[in-house]
Amino acid sequence: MSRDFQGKVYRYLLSVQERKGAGYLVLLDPDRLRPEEALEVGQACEEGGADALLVGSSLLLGDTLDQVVCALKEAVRIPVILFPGGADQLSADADAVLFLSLISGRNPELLIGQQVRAAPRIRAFGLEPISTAYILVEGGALTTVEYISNTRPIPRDKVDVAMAHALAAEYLGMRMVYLEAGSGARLSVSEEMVREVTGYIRLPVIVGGGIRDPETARRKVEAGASFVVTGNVLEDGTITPGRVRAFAEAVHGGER
Ligand code: 1GP
Repeated sequence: MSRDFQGKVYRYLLSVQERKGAGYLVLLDPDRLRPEEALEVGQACEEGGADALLVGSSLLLGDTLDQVVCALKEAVRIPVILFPGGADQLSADADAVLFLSLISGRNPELLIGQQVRAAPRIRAFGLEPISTAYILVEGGALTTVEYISNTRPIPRDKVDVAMAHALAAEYLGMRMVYLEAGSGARLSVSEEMVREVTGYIRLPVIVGGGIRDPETARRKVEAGASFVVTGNVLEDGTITPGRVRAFAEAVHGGER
């Protein structure tokens, strides 16, 4: 049994950060992407320069996760990474799964309960788990993730609270920190919070939620983000390589 806890996809993500300064991840919601569209959408993301695809949602109404993941896997060479709202959102065809614990909350089910249910299935599926501390930050309005998770987000101005959570994640041996304002958040996580958290810990930090334009994505990178995620902004119409490229170039800083 290998003792290498740093799997292939995690090492790839670290290499993206190393080579490009930061990585751009596109989040696809299986409820908003028909499997027959997934091929074209996946190719547009890859052609536009996305470094990986995230697939998942805090609440799924449909039952097409497997079909969407399968279609994306056929379409792209970049990793397809699950971003699950719960232990039911797993698919054997993906490359990896963000093994999330919602550490900003105090809901035991999302701290460890769902993880215990998911772990044996992740092993059986042969998925690479990437242990990720999910830190929910108040985004100016009640988001689905806040409502569904039944947790309180960290207030936007409580930078010290976010720093302490992130450091606890590092000391617990987690591999990534995800600073999340929630999908469709009115306000993204502030640059000040990104700067202070990334300056305080060594783990790569993913920033997502409410990022709607390339300039904002760039500011998160300048503040220290290792990865930027967008979801909604590219779902409100057709995902074209050009739209993806605008974000990818902003995140990569012109591929210095
Ligand atoms: C949500 O961080 C992601 O989990 C992306 O959020 O949909 O607001 O871009 P948006």
